[in-house]
Amino acid sequence: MIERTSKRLLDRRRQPEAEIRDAIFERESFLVTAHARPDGDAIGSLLSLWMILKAMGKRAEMLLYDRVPLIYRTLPAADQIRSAPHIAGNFRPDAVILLECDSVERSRLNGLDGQFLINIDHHTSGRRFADINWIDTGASAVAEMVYRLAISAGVAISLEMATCLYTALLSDTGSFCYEGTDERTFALAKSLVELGARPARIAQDVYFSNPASKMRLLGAALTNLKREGRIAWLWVTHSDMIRLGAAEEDCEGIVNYAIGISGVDVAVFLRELPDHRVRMSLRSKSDVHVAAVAEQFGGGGHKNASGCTLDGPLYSAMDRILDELRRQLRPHAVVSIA
Ligand SMILES: [Mn+2]
Repeated sequence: MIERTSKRLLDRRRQPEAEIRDAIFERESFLVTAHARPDGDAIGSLLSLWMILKAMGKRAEMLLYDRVPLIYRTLPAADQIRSAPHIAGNFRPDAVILLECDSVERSRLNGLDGQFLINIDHHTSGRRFADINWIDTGASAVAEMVYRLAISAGVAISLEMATCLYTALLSDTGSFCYEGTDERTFALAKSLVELGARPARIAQDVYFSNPASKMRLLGAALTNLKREGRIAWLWVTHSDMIRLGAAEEDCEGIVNYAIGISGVDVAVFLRELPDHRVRMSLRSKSDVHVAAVAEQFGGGGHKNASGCTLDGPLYSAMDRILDELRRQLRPHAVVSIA
């Protein structure tokens, strides 16, 4: 009995969402944002957090550096997300909430200096850069943390919130495939479905609503597929992007075709940027810690999924990342985390 009571006390002390909730209760107006090049978790969690703030009677605005990817534009309230490089001049929020950012710079937004910052993140590369920080690397998506915040604040999860949170959870767990997907992930999915989220409809919007340019770009990338033992890589040049009329978001998920090869444990997708730098997405399905690899080049992410940007030209960036991955795959290699 004593043991159970102390465990409960410990659990209560372990609720960092309460600190965030109280900081929200104490304030009136919020700007909510997420990282540049937003993915499904960033968009779905941003939308649901905005709805939660509204349900708490707060004034809130959503701002992203980039536009919302096409496949997420059918989400409830997606048209309310403003895309711009800076806060509107007439809006002075009491706090800025950043989702999945390891720094202010990750949002790419200007005008956040001097603001009261709240950081909610689940990446292993998460950093305590804000005034209040809640980093839970055990959360399978930041959507899980937003859900916990809503529960903590006593907000009833609406159908719209559930739809956004389910979309975020589905995409960030790789359709419940990635490492870290556990009974809590499915329990959350179950709750969201009970609240009205429609799995087949959402899967259709996320996976079966691609523009044709994405498939053509995938074809170009697969033409460049290379493999060396446990490493596979593929790339597209900037001229491929132009020739195929592809958008940045069309690159999403291409790396999964390389990591999908039997016997391949680490994969890289490289994209040449207009300024000749090279954007990389890394995936692993073994003990290779690709966030640690990405961090060495100024990027970040999760153990099995990460990203970074290197200086070009394309083939020298490719050599540098491949050399590092070969080093990591050597027997007894020690992964150094910068
Ligand atoms: Mn995420």
